[in-house]
Amino acid sequence: MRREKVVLVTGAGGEMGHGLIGHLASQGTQVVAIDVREVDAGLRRSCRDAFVGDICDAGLLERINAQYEIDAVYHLAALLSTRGEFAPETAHHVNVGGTLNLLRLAAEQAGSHGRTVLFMFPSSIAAYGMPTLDAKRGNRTVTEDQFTHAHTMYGVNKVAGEELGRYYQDHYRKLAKDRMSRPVDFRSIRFPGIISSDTVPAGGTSDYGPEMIHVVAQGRPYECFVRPDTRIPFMTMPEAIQALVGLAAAPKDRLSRTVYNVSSFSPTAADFERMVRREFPDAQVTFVPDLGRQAIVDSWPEECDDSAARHDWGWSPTYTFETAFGRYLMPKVRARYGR
Ligand code: AKB
Repeated sequence: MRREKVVLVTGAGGEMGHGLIGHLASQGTQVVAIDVREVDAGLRRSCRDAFVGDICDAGLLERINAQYEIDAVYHLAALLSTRGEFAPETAHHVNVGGTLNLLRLAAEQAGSHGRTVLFMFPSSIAAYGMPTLDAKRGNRTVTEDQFTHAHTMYGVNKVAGEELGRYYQDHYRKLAKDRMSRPVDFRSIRFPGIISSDTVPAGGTSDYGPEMIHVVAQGRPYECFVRPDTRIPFMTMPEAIQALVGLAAAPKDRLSRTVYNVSSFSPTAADFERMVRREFPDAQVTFVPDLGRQAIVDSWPEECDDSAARHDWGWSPTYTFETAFGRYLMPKVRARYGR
């Protein structure tokens, strides 16, 4: 009896999971979803199967391994930067232990069906660690190989995941007599803050951008936890999905690296306030910096150089900050909250 060919998506119930699975399903891809919570009925209908469980549960992964033939893994599950600082060892266990489990599953699958398994790994600007605010302001734009001493457990975990992926791709079981060359085709994107019109993130430190939009759109006051001058890269969720599927589809011989920056715009927190106040003149936004969370975003770069992604696989942003509001966010956010 042959196992059914599928694509595995972890963290399926999250913001990116909804957008990605919708795209994959629209292409006729059979998706197996994993999430620690039951995925909603709409998302479930787009999947061939959906498992409620933990990527650190070896028994769950073994069941999936026995039941399905996996051609690609989109590993979206992670404990984000703020939540990870309240339970750093748990963050490490999930973010690195879970990633290791999935890389091992992908390599075992490759050894079983004989084909390289594509492994898509959303990394983050949290992988960067600007040593001081002056260094951040003095090095406005960073490339993938600069300042990668992260200041959060989540960021350290993302760098570890990038290195584990490169190892599984190029060096896995180096001394084994029966080793397979390139069991895993590892590809990673260091995503900036992501803004979705449909969901509000939780547990992240870039959350102030999407939070401000969604809270003000509901007519509620918003207390921003960073300074007005805080600047980091952002993009919209549709662009994040576009980047993920764009890199996945790129011919491997076009790729000069395993980890890529992408970015669309780098507004300050004050720019967010200006835009929400333009859309909602009655907006009540105050700035009350949380010094711990402020220190995290101060360690992230103002801008990311995404020239390698543009050159190697044709990455190009869809929106500017202005058009992201006008063409993507406001129409859907207003419809969602009726304002
Ligand atoms: C976070 O804030 O932790 C995430 C990220 C930037 O990766 N949204």
